[in-house]
Amino acid sequence: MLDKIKALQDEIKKITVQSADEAEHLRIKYLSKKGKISELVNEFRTIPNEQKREVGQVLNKMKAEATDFINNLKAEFANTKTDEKSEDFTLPGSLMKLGSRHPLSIVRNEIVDIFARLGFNVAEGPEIEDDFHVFTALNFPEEHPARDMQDTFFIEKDPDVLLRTHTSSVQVRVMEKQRPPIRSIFPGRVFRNEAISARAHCIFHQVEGLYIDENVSFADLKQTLLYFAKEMFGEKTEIRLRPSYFPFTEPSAEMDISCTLCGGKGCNVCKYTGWVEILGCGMVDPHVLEYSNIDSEKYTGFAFGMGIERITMLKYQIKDIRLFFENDVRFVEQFKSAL
Ligand code: 2NL
Repeated sequence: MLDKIKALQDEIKKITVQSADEAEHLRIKYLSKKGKISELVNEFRTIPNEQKREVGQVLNKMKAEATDFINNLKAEFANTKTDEKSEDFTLPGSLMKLGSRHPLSIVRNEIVDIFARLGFNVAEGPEIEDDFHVFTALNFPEEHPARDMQDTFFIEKDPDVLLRTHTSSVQVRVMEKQRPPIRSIFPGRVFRNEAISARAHCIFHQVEGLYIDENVSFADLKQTLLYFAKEMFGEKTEIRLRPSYFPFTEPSAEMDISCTLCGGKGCNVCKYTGWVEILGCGMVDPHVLEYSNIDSEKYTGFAFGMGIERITMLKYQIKDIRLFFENDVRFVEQFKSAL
């Protein structure tokens, strides 16, 4: 009896199978009620009682091992189709789902590209800043309302650790480190303590630009921004500059473009004026150059700043700034075709 058990055990160990069907046949051959193991169990009932203890143990062990072994063979093929006729190699492959760039990234890249063609490089810097780089070095007076808790996010109670309210702080860092000529643009996230609405958000994105060299004039500023407007909004775009005020530029101006929607005839986007404001600009105030140890007798410069949300809303006729921050796929997927 023990020899028979051993022989069957060796036989099962040598088995290999190629398919789920074969494995099933083996299960029937060895493990079913009329299978080879059951035959041995029947024979076991007939042996003398004094042998049952020893032989029973060996038989049970062999049966358990054989069951495991054959079930494992079956499991290997459980998920594999072996019927080759079911494979249709002419079917198209499964589609890969493509992601899309965020509209703000698309427009930022476009702005960066346009200025890169004029020789501007890109600089980035910290979002968490100090008072000097955000306000003092930019000629903000000590009592300026922007320094107030109401407009600026301070980190904890330290008045010298705050979130930048514009990317001009990066420009200050570049002016400190680098000597003119400087020709850079500064894209980045900025933070202002404002109530959130369809037109304003406490986080938004800016691109600022700075050009410092000998003999940089307001005419250079105007031509640079005209080129930008035509590249960004189309060859027919016109610009106009209106006098304005910023602490860091003198003189300062705001720039309008002819309305992209009605071409200047008047519509609700331009509020029937034919013009839409897109950025602020000016000649860098000599105090700002001096704060960064740039000789304001020798060098002049222009600077400008724009909100990426504003430009994007104009370009794609988006009516609510909050859409940029919700990341609803039904919104962001609409920009798939753009770069
Ligand atoms: C706006 C206006 C502006 C600047 C930003 C600047 C930076 C330095 C020196 C002088 Cl370091 N100016 N930046 C100048 C004029 C306007 O931004 O409306 N931004 C959204």
